[in-house]
Amino acid sequence: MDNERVEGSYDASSIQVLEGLEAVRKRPGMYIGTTSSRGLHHLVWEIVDNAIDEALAGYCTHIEVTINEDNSITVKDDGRGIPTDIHPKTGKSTVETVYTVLHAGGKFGGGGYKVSGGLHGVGASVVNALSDWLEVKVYRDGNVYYQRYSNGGHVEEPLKVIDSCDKNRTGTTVTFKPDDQIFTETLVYDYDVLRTRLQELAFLNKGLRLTLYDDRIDKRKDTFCYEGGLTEYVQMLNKNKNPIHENIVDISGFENDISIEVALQYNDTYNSNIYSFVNNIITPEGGTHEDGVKRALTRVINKYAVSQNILKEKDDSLTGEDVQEGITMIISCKHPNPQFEGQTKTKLGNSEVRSIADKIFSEALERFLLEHPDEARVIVEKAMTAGRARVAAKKARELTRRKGDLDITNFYGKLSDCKSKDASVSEIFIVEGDSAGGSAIKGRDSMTQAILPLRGKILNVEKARLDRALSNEEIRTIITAFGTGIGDEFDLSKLRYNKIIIMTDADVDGSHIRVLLLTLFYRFFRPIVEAGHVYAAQPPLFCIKHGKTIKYVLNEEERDQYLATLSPNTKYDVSRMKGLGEMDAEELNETTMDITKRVLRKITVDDAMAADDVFSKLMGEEVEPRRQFIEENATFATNLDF
Ligand code: TSJ
Repeated sequence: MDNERVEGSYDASSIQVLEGLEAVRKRPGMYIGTTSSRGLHHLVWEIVDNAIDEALAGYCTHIEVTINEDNSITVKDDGRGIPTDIHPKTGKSTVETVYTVLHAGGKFGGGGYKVSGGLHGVGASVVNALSDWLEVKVYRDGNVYYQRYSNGGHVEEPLKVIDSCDKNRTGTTVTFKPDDQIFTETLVYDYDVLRTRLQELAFLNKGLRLTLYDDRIDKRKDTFCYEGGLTEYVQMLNKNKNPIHENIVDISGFENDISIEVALQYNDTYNSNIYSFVNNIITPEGGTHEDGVKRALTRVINKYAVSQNILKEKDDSLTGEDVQEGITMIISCKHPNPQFEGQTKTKLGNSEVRSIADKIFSEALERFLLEHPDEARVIVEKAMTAGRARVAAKKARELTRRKGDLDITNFYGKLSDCKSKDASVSEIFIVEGDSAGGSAIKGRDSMTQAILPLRGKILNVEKARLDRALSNEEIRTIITAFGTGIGDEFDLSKLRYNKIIIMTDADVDGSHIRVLLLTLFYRFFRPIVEAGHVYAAQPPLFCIKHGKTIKYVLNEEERDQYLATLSPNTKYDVSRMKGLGEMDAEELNETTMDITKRVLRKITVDDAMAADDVFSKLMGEEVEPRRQFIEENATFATNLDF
């Protein structure tokens, strides 16, 4: 059996072949993009792609990739094995044709299942051309076939049988050593680069096992196989987030040789994480597959919301942005003939895919929503909240944009501004309640201190929703008073005050207002918080009088500490301070506003973030549970008492 020749003689076509491979060596960038580390890794994907195709055709279950000690790479599959018979067009074995004829790809076998896209799949011959040497073994029909090429794809000998094997054993094993004349930057493979992509391929090809070995000094091994496919991908991406529903939406369908698979799950963030793929290649620019799915998502959720009477006829529809808030979604399209467009040729252009993706996805999503009413409810609620926030943000933006028609009389009716126009010395106190507001106006230094009273009642009675907050007159006044604008137009340099001081009582109502204000700041004025402009006033809890001295202290601890400093027979009187509203102007000035005596606490982004979190919890709930939450968490709320 040894050295049995399975191929005939060579002819002029061999010369053409070598010219082809020589062209690849002359301009490797044309074929693999770059000869940097990226190009080096690209060689692996060219080979692995062929094995994946065999898996997609249903003949291969396990692909193994090994980084050998010399940084050569071995790719092994358990597919049918590349055909070894003589190829009618070339007169050589199919194996040799694959490795020496440009663009032979996987189509040669007549299987016609080749679904590679983008730069991938230009073929094993390119890898061969850019390798110092390459060896292939095919296990088929009880034989082990072998061929070796060297020096950029030169055939050493025709394909030959070198051994026999079990009749049932089939597969292809390829080993190649990238050419140091081509890859002049680096020849060293990065385990993690290969690992990440192989894991991705495992997610994208449900049930396929992919194993990576590192046989260099630090031996490593990872194996990936996901029976859940894309749903497990989504699960991993949401691992460190809080999903708002348990069941992951899992959709797949097939039409005209085009397959569409989608998995999605919502989490409680405000970002969307959508990744789309065509033939296992990521399409960062999207394209018709992504468009079709997104369009269907928007339409189906709107339709469901209307059918459940959650969205009323008179309401505006939910937008794409609304229904994508907090989504983690993977879209995978497999297409026999993808057309790529766009700047980086990573956008699917085939127009027929749009309606196929739309149809497959929308039909299945509609069914999912009907069959999972709990999931459906939280998903629609999330989108509705996003929609309200969008409308509110737009309103607020319009409001701040219309600087010209800022109604001075109305505006100054609420805000008692300071005289100074120098922002670096100006402060604004946002004060809970009209009566405290009144005292603060009397007790302030009107040169540098502005007072904005908030009617706490309004905020407490209203459901604490951001959109409602934004339709609240006082809050709009805050936005106008700050002067920075919000959203796209935000400009920190326009801030009219150096210090923004929240002055609220240390009770549940007070902390509710604080949470709301901090949430507002966090969402719309984060740079103001980041730059350290936001403070909480700390009204004292106790007043200690002895002789002619009056001492205010913030808490019990300070009270006890102070009392301990008095000589033993001093007569003193301790009184608990009333709420802000009950202090007169002088008391308020003395205890909370006078720059030389007061104690302020700077609010950090962490504080504001914590408030935002509490706020999110508050606004997700119905009124009753929400009240309960506030009551049960009264101590927690006081933790936000700064
Ligand atoms: F292309 C390649 F050489 F780079 C390569 C191909 C590398 C590796 C690791 C695997 C493969 C490969 C090719 N694995 N499995 C196949 N299958 C075929 O080439 C094949 C086998 C049978 C038939 C048939 O119609 O009977 C058709 C094909 C395409």
